[in-house]
Amino acid sequence: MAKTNSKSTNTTTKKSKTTNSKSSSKAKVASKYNFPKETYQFWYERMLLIRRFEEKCGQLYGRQKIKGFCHLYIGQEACVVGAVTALKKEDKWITAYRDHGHPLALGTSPNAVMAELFAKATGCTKGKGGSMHLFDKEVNFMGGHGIVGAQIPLGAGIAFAEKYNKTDNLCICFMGDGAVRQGAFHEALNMAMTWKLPVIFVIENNGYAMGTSVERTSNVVELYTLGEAYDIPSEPVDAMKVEEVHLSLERAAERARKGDGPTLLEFRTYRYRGHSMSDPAKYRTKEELASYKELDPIEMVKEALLSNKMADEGYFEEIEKKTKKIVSDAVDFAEESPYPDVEEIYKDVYVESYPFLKD
Ligand SMILES: Cc1ncc(C[n+]2csc(CCOP(=O)(O)OP(=O)(O)O)c2C)c(N)n1
Ligand SMILES: [Mg+2]
Repeated sequence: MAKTNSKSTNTTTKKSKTTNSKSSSKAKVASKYNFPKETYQFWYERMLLIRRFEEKCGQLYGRQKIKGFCHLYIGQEACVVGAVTALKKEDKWITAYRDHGHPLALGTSPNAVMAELFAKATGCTKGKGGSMHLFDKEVNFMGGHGIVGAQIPLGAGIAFAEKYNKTDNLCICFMGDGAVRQGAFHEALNMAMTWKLPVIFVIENNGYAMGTSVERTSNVVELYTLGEAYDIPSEPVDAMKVEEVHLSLERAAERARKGDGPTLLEFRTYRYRGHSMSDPAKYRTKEELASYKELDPIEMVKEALLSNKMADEGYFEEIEKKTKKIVSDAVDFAEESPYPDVEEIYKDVYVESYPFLKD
């Protein structure tokens, strides 16, 4: 896969290669933007937390401490931390099953996320969701969802509720590149634009749906152009650059809050690990993976901090140490926490007052 992040208006029927542009040097990246030190440091610290947390998850999976499905987000971190700074805390988030990064970016306690991965009662979904079904109402994270594309109409529905209740909030609805081939994507986009819902649809295009490349699933490989069928303003975003993520979402949020309706953003990103823990990733070359690691979003932010003299080596050492401790404390917390009681299995299935459950 070779992505160009040019906004060239390739027709939707033309196949085009899609790799993130490597044209700009790291130094140029740093100087092109004008974000304050606090923002860069926040991005760095949250991305590093997600990275170290997930590296630990990979190890713990190998030791069978974490079981079941587990999809790592490593490489895609800029997509979520850029969203945190561009949106407001009342906004709602929803995504698919590759969902560890989203609550961690929003500020869910790493202890609660790790405990959930261990299926413990102290987990953010009370140990009943596991890796694919993290939820945290406190930070407005409406969950990870295991059915490909299922969260897209749900995201539109959440946005509908915000509009109905006349709030100033929006819903950001993340999905993978594989999800855009689902009918639900098209139905939700159509209604969201018809009703001008305050929703931002974000395709995290990491190039593959399991082992199937974007090119193998359709003639239409410039995924953002799919929004044009519904008159939705749509654009591709180089999502290895957190600054671009932030700026694109700021534009989309402004539209949504003005009442102009949805935006479709194609975040061009990459996952370094396999689809899930059991994927030997034979469908891609080592060279392709290495070329993306050169664009590592965390390294780029580190470079920006250094070249803008917003941090020195001491800062990076301190953050690394602090982050490792947060992750190891989360593992201890998860280990020491109890499993849920058996009776818990019947709770949180329906709202207690569900009208059809009368004796
Ligand atoms: C409706 C449905 N069909 C098939 C699957 C099996 N499945 C799980 S993940 C996946 C690939 C989705 O890829 P993508 O949307 O690109 O997300 P990514 O894993 O890259 O984040 C598939 C086909 C599923 N979970 N749901
Ligand atoms: Mg994908």
